[in-house]
Amino acid sequence: MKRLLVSELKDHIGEEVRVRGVVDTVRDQGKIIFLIVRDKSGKVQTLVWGGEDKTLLEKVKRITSESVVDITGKLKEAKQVEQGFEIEINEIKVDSLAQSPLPIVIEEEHHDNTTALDRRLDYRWIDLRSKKNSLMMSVATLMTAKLREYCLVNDLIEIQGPRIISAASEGGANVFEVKYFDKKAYLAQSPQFHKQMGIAAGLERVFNVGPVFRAEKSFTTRHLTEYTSFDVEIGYIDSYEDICEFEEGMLRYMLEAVKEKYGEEIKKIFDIEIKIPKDSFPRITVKDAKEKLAKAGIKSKDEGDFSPEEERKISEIVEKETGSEFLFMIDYPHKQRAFYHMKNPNNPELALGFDLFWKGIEITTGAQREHRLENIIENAKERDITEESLKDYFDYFRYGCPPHGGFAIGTERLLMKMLGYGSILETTYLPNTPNRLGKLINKN
Ligand code: AMO
Repeated sequence: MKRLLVSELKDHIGEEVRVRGVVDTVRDQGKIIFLIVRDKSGKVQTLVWGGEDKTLLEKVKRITSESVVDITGKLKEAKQVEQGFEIEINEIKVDSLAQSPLPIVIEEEHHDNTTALDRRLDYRWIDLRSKKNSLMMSVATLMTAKLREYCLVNDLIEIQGPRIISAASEGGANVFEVKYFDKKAYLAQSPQFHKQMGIAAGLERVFNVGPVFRAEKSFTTRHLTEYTSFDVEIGYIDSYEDICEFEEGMLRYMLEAVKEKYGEEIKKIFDIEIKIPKDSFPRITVKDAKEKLAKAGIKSKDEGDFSPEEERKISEIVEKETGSEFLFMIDYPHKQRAFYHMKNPNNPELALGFDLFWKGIEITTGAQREHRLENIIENAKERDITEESLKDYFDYFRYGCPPHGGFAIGTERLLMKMLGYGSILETTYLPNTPNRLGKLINKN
């Protein structure tokens, strides 16, 4: 008999059906045992009575929560249960008996976690069984699919830049070195150089989705050592404004799709309303932002960058003023940005780039790039980067390269903000951080 998903059962009342899934709850009432069985589409009550033949009842008595079962039985109407039906078990096969007790508590809807995050992550495959986390994984899938779809609709070419590279793009300090036969190589911190290569290659508009690596000893709620970067690079732009507009469209497109498909469930399970941004996002200069923060009593340690507290506060202020959850921070000092950002010709102290903040956190960096050979070499020199060390990269600008710009979104951060999680570790399938490689690596 073919397996039916729980969501398909409603059309089969009165029939013999087969369901396969996991035992969510066992309720043993002696003469009758209820097993609530869960699959990816929902939960159904199944039961067995102790009639003449006790073999089935005895077999079911030994089944533990989270065991994987294969059940056939009669689907009967049952007004007293939520779904309006239940399955009277005729046959049950235990495909996999779960050991008891489980090492962690699987989070129930609307309940706070009772197991510490580190332990939950050590048993991530069990942690992901919760309704909340399984919805998170579905939303993540749609989110990336829609960002990607937006790129396809807008005629971008997908590239896959190499992940093992010979030169670091985002500065030397937080790069992982790897042994490459008898040479030294690096894990890509970003596909930055190779997406720009796509522009020099005449592909005009490219995107790249994949893992990037940061050797950063940051124990925060927003840093991973490996994350998925959604990168876009667009040629023949007039200004970084073209890039901002592209990103606005892309995020709106994705959020509309997520809201349409999962909006109600997200509201129910995460208590979050997905808001679709209507207008273009506010642009605010670093200088103005710092002034607003000072007025709000927030002291700044760095005139050209924002602490997490400042990011939170400025988002709050701008949302209050404009109603927008998003804001583009512009006019950063060039010396504090990547060397490949173009300088503002009207004020070379400033970079032609931006960060995008969403609900209190930076989710994107972007910029118009310096595509003129002399200028890019000059910018690099100001950071003590020699022409020789990035020769391959500089060569992209040697044989004709259109003006261009782009951005990168950290997808785990985007998802974290979308669903209101407190830590990026929760929106990463299996997070790597300085002290975990899948599992905690220094427990002492
Ligand atoms: P940047 O280094 O700002 O820019 O990274 C872009 C975005 O990636 C995310 N991000 C991270 N997510 C998790 N863990 C980390 N350690 C981490 N670091 C960054 C953030 C951030 O906004 N090449 C440029 C982008 C460009 O200009 O196109 C770059 O990588 O969401």
